[in-house]
This record gives sequence, C-alpha cells and structure tokens, in this order.
Amino acid sequence: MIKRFVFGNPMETEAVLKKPQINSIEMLPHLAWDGETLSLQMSEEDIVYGLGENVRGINKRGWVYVSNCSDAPHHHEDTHSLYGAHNFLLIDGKETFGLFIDTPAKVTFDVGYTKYDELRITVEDGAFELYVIEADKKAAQSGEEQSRAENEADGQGLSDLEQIVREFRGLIGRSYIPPKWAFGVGQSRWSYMTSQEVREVARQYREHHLPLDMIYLDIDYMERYKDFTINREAFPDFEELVAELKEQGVRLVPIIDAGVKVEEGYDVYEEGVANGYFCKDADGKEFVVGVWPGRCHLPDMLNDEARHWFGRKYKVLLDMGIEGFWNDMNEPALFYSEKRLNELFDKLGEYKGRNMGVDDFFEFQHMPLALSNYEEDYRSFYHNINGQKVRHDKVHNLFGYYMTRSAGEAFEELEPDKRILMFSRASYIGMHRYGGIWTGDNKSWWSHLLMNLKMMPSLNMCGFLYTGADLGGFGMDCTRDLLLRWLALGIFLPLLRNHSANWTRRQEPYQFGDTEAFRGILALRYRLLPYLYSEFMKAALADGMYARPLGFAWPEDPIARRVEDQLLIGESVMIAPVYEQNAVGRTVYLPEEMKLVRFRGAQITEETVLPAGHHYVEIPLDEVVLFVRKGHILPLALGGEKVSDVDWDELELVHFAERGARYELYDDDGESREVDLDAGIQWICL
Ligand code: MIG
Repeated sequence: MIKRFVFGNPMETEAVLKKPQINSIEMLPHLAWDGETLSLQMSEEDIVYGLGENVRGINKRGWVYVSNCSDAPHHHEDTHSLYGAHNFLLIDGKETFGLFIDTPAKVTFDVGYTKYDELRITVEDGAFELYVIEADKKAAQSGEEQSRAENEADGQGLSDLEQIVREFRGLIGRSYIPPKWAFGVGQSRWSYMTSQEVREVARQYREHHLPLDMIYLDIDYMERYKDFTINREAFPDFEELVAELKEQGVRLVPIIDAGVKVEEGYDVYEEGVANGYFCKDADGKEFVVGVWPGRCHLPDMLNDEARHWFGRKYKVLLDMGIEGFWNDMNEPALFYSEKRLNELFDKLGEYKGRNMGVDDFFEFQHMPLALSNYEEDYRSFYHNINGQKVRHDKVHNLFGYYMTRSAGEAFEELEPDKRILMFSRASYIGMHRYGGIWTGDNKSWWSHLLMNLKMMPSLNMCGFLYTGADLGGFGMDCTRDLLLRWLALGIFLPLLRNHSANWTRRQEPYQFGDTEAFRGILALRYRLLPYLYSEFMKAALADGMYARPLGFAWPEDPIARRVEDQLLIGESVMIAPVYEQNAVGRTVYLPEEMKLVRFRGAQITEETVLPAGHHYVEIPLDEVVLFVRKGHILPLALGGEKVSDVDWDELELVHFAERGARYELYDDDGESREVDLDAGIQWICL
C-alpha cells in the first residue's frame, strides 16, 4: 500500500508515473514531522536499506548522506554525496516500510549519525512529496499455474522487503533494458587516443582469447572535446573502425559530455545560442563554465525544446554505426565558472609579499582547489522550465537525469525498434527508465571493491539495474591481484567494464603478464550469461531486484540480515567474493544448506554441499566460487568470446535440487525494444 503526502509546493520531477491521491499530513504513519524534519525512532535491531549510490554499508545506519549530485573523484568512506540522488529508504525493523522523498532539491539523511537511534530527513526549502510504502499482503492465489516470475509480478512468495521494493518500482516505472551485447565484457581507458590504439586493444583481447564485446571511447575521440564531433586526425577512418570492430563482435561506445564548447562555427554551440537552449546567468546571458574544452555552455536539459534538440544530436554518431553511449560530467561538473575564476586571480594577488602564517597559507592554498564544483556557482545560473526562470540549485539533482532522458527519448524516435546502450554518471530516480549508471570515479583500492558490492542492491531498489563500477578502479594504480578479484565480482554484475584514468598504470588484463587466470574468469561470465541475462530481464520486467542482500531472502535470520559482503544474484546464486589483498580465502555465511560450486578456467572443479552456518572457504586468485541455493538450478552455457557466440540451446545444469525442479529461463532476441515476460520464459526441468 502506498500513501502519498505533499509538503509545501514541490517542483515536479517526473520520477513517479502513477500518483496515488494525496493524504493529509496528520495521517502520516511511522514518522514524526516537526515542520522541518521528518524523524523516526529506531530500535537497535532496525536496519535501514536504500539510498542507491552512496558510500558505506548495505545497512546505511551510522552516517549522514546528502542527496546532491556531485562530481566526487576522490570519494571515500567520509564522503556524503556521490554522483546520484536516490531518495529511497527501506526500514526493516519492528515496522517494515519504504520511503521515497521526491524533490529535485538537496535532501539530508541523518541515519543514526547524530543520535544512534534516530533517523532524520531534512529537505532544503522544505518542499517535497513523500511516499510511504507498506507491504501489500494479498491472499495467495490458488489453482492457477503461474510462473515464478509471474508470481513475483503479483507479489506472491516475496518477503515484505521485496514486496515494498516491487511496489515502489511500480510507482516509478520499468527499468531501462540494454541490448544483450551490453552484458559482455567492456574495456575502457581514458583514453584510447587513435584508431590504431583501439584496434590494438581488440587485437590483444582476441589474440589472448580474452572475451570482449565493447571498447569504450573517452573524450579524446572528439575534436577538442566537442560533443558529436570526431577527431579526424586521430580517427580518420572512424566509420570504418566502427564497422570493422563490429565484424569482430566489438562495439565502440563513445562518451558524451554535458558541457558544450563555446566556439564560433561549431553547430551545437551556434544552434544552442541562436535558440536560447543554454542555461543563462542572472542577466540572461549564456552562463560560462570551464570544463574539458575550456569555456562551455550547459544545455538547458530541463527545457523541453532544448532537451529534444540535444537528444537529436546523438544521431550524428548513430549514423556512423554507434549503438551505445555513456553520459559524463552531468551533475553537472564544473571545473570553474568564468566569473569566479576572474575573482580568484584578483584575490590571489592580495597574498603577494605577505608573510603567510598557517591561516593565510591554508586559505591561499585552498582557493584554487575550491573552484571546482563550487556551491555558489550552482546558484548563479538558470533554467527555463515552461517559461519559468528557475535557479539551478532548485533543480540540481535533475540535470543528469534529464540529459540522459534527452538521449533516451531521442533513441525512441530515431531507433524505435532497437535497444541502444546508455548509461550515465549523474542520476535521479526516474532516470532509471532511460539508462543505467556507472558509479563514477572510484580508485584501485580494495575498499572500493567491497563498496562496489555493497552499492549494488541499493541501486537495484531504486530501479537502477544496469549498473556497475569501474572494475580494477579508475584512479590510482591497479595490481594484478586486485583486478582478478574485482573481475571475480564484476562477472556477476550487469555492467562489466574495466576503466582507468589516463595517468594510472595500464589496466587491460594483458598488461599483467600471463593472461590465463583472466581468461578463465572472463570466460565464466559468458558461461553464466543465459542465467545472468534471464535474471536481469525478470527483475526488469517484474520490478524485482537482480542483486539482493541476504536479509531480503532470509528476513528472519538475524545473522543473514547483518551480512555486508555477500549478495544474492538472481534466484539461484549467492556470491561471496574475496576483497582483501593477499587473502587466500574468506569466511562465508550460509543461511541454509547450499552447494558450493568452484570454477577454475571457467570449468567446474568442485561441487560440495555445505550445511548452514559459517565456513572458511579457500579461493585462490584464479578461481571463482559461487553457491547454488537449495531447490535451485543454475544453467550454464558452454561459453564464448563474445555475446553472439553464446549458445542458449546447449545448457549444462548445475543444481542443488530434486528431479522435477525447474528454472524459468528468460530469453529474447536481445535487441528489440518490445519485450514480453511470458513470451520469453521457457521452463527448464530437471
Ligand atoms: O573529470 O572523460 O568519470 O570515467 O574517464 C574527468 C574523462 C572526466 C570523468 C569520468 C571518467 C572519465 C573522465 N571523466
């Protein structure tokens, strides 16, 4: 059951598609409202799930999270805001219910930080819509033969937590579905600088029999960082390159940035100025920000016409054979604003000749660094929303969402039958209908491997299913063992991409000497593909979760509820990756009897039934261990070096089940937009 409340006069975000009628605030259940803050008394055993893309635990208790889409290239445990704003919470305790705070403004969630037993939610400006969601208990239907996925779509057989997520997702609409090839392996780097370098990556992968489906193009494929242009010096044969690699089963996926370069003669700039499509400053002049290309304007993504115009620009690349994109810098990230940069030059001059003591020096040192993503700058430009002038900070969290929506809507028009790959850095709930996300600039740190795992279920709750982190880590230098361990997690997650920053150690698997171990782990991805795709699609089509915390499946098990380093992937599999350097194994908790399945070089080398409880499991660097749940089946393909190689008809069934058990395998052509759960399901019986 979903109850809607409205506080003040909030701006429409278009996160929610179906709005229930408004209740009076006096009827607010569970929470207290003091006119400024929503609060909840939590008991010791309450767990707070949700908040999508954020640092820290699966259980969010004990920190302050601020929804304020931020370019956070140096994020760590202490960070309060990452790239997305995902205001959905799930409280699991004496009372179990979900909360969605719908507002484009900044929201602060103090989840038992100030006071251990108190949740406090504060919305800047105080205008928001609140949805309180409780599990709907329907009487079990009898008689009718229903598939498990259909049952789930009806809410049967789900825990209260799963039920609440499903209801919430019904509110916000179906998650984005990428093409099937986007479940393959992606290799990225900031940047592959030339056609030659791109060909070399593909060649190395193929030569080492490392599976590959995508190579990503970062900003240097563009002519001086101008969106929708090609650097013809470095990529003279861009169209041929796209076609040639596609022949080999490798798609090129270019980046698109939010900022548009200010340059006479550049069509995107000129059209934007001529039609008033860019964000304006207080005086009505185009707002100037510094990003990659130097001076830029920001397209007014929140203006319908401008959004339509920007989206249609992707056609330039679609026409060159491109079938997927990633949208970057759309928080939007600002290196500097022109105005503040000028002020800074004057200010710095004042320090010249001074005897700088500690205060002066730190102030001086900090000033240039504070230029980027400076708060005041976000309050100094404006959108034109249906003729209304709206200051950016009031709608900040929608910018990335609407940029990705601009592309998503354009793709529907330009490619009505075909799925186009799209994922974004910044996001707000609602954007999940138009694209996935990657989790931004992480680092080659073991702690970020674990953070990747912890974020997945929270993102899924919020509708973001096609998601992943930069495997191996974006910033800093990756090591062979870190990449192997990270890939051993990454092969279970929908968006599987190895990406790294330009100043870091080369991070393609073939850069670390012998490739055998990498080959085995990546090959396993393609063996798992029918299962992973099937589970992804069932989650997308029945508003379910692809990656779940253990507490969702065993809500009564107090130990399972507290597990922070294992996940359920779909209905049959539990994973427990190693995330510590030099560890040769780890402790795994089994809420019930399960079958341990060990892979080496993508071949099964062990199947052992283990009783419920804690176990120490050895997992060497070149092995992957997963657990098959009791009563469940895991279909495995023979493998392949690209998604189109995988044979879905020849499946090996790994199982921990009796004769007669069945698995519902979903499949489709992997590229049509039209998808149908019933039509795609096929029962596999033991
Ligand atoms: O400020 O395009 O998160 O993936 O490689 C850096 C260069 C801009 C940030 C993205 C990262 C990408 C990088 N971009």
